[in-house]
Amino acid sequence: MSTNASLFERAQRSIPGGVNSPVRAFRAVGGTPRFITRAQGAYIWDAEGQQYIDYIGSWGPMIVGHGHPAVLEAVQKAVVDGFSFGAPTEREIELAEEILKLVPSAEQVRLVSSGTEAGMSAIRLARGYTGRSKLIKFEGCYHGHADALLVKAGSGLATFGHPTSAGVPPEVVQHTIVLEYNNVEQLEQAFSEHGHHLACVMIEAIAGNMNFVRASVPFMKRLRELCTEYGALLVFDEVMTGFRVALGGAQSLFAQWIPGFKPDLSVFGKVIGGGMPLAAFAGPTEIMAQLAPLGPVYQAGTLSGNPVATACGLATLKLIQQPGFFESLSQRTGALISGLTDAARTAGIPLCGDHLGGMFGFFFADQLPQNYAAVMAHGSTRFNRFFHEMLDRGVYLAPAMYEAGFVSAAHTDKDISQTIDAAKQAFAAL
Ligand code: KE4
Repeated sequence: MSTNASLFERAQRSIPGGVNSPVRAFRAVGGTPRFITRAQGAYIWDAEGQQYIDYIGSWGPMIVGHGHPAVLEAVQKAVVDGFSFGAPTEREIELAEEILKLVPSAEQVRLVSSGTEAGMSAIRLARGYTGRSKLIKFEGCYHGHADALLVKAGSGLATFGHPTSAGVPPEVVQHTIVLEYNNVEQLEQAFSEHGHHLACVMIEAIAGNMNFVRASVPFMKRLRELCTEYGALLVFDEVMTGFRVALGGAQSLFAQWIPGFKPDLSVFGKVIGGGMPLAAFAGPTEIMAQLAPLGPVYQAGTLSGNPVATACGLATLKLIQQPGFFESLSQRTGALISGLTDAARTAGIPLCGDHLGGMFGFFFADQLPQNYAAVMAHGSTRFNRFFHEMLDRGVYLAPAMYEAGFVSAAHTDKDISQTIDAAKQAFAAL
């Protein structure tokens, strides 16, 4: 039987770093990545037969748990009818209608195959619609690896300590302004200097790419006001938070905290594909009408709206609308976070955490960081050791302190208490 180590050694011969996405290589936490053979419910198994309680869930998509029978049935039925046509299908309409039902800020949606593609296209649309070039993003937020956005990204890049990526010519990022998250003064300054040249501001309203940092209500309120005042589009990157922190995503929470709040464009991914390659961007018809084939903003994709992926996504979106789905998911995620913080306190280790819906984060710190620099200040030594202590006890957390964690509907109270017991032992080992 192949071991994780022998598979990793072999993988590195044919795949750069042995992985198809950097964070999977465990370089932030050290050690050997686990080669997963199968998953079911809240669990995954590696090549050595070791079972783990899975708190990554494919980095967000698996919100109903791995291999949910209703999703499996929908995919099996769809695949028999055809893998891909490159032509329109009714199911794309059904998925679009389902997304728009849950996202009142949008009237139309375009389906694509990855969050990166969705974010990149949303920016091109914003630039085409406004006729402007500049954009603002925030340090610690990650919006996929499109060139213009790969500036001080908060995901994998932060782990590697490269504030920008090689291979991105300076002229490509000359229009990208990077501000400090939750910093109103910088926002005011940037808008007064560049406001009339700004096509859009892109933000993770709950920043899962610096673990779990909330945009403050005053900050988001001011951001919305400034975008409206200067005619820049506010683009909510909900690839991670969409249908995850709440049924209506982060924007539905900010609409509760700021009366009448809504973004101009939204970017989705992960949950809407249920684990298959599917993402989307959405907005008012007036803006979306700029897109080809109607308007001058080009955007396309061979597998966009893929019939198997749309079946997987649609089945997932139906399941998360079941009564009480988010209430019980949020309750379980909350129990995890309070259990971890209680266990750490008992062990005399500073730990704080936060959660919304089925997304959580925790920091080895006394208080929740409000921006990227504060997240960085705590270093990763303690997290990395905790990560391995938990992994050795069959609990699979995100292999980087900059990543958020995810609970699925398949995680039981027993899984949560088992995780907390493992944490008690892990904290004692620390
Ligand atoms: P993808 O291109 O990876 O589908 O989506 C990019 C993306 C866009 N926006 C947000 C808010 C995201 O979190 C992501 C991708 N998230 C990472 C995890 N931090 C995916 C994991 C990985 O890169 O392997």
